[in-house]
Amino acid sequence: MTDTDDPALCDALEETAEAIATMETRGAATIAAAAAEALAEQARETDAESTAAFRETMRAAGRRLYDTRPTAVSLPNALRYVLGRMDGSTVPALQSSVVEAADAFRTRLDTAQDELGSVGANRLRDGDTVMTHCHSTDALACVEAAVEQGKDVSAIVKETRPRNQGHITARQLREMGVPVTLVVDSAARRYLDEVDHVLVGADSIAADGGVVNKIGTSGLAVNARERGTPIMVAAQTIKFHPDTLTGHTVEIEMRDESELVSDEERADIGDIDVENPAFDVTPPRYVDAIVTESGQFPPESIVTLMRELFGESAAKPWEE
Ligand code: RUB
Repeated sequence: MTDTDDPALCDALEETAEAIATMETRGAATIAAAAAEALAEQARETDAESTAAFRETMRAAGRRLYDTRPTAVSLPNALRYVLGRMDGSTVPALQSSVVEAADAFRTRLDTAQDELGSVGANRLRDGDTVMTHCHSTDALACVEAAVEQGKDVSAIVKETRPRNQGHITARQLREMGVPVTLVVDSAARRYLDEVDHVLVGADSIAADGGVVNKIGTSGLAVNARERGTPIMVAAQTIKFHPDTLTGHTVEIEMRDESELVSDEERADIGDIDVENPAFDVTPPRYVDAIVTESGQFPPESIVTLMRELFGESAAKPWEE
């Protein structure tokens, strides 16, 4: 919800914030691109008459977007990139700086995903089967690049309760011509022997190499390690969580209980508590490789790359 003292925001920004909050727009990279574009829309449609009013409106826009989903760090990283480049001594100059930064951010996202895809594809061999969890555009970029290299890849796709994002993955893999077997989440262990790689995305990567991704990723990784199946995480560097460099933990989003059980079913069951965490943390020891646009890394070495990218901490320009 918008702070009552905050300046009014344009419809496009409100619509984007609502779409992210309701998961019509979802997946970390997609959320980041939408947030950058919403800031550009807000800059274009401003009625601010002073540079101070413009800056305050853009900060309010940043706060509105920031509050929508807590776990995917690509969202604050997008805000940081765009608002950190807001510069100028007139309103038109400030507007251009935001629009240009948003364009540059979206271009970087696309390029990074293509580059990451090529790196990930090199880990996949002709004839390999991957097991997926949830729906990750970064993970799918690896499969797509492998297919473009002429490799036959097939997939076992976990449906990913409670919202069944696996269905999106299955559809997009079929569009690439990849054979797909859809399984319930609890069947994953049974099929791990038939799988050459577990391939997942990430919402956030912590400084210790821990991977925050859709709930169920950590259990899958533990099972895969026990079976000797390599676990590959595809994550652009915008998924790196700068706050974890200074000891902060990543907040795990708790989603509506009705995603698990309807009010009617619940009343029928009796007096129960329901918990619906959207994400979990896979400890680095269960991850074989984190594939980024800058190459592949063992999780333990991620901290070095993070320090190069962020220094020791990261600013929050929407709070200033
Ligand atoms: C999506 C999810 C994805 C990551 C990575 O969760 O966990 O694996 O966001 O996606 P939700 P991408 O459906 O709750 O948003 O690689 O596209 O950034």
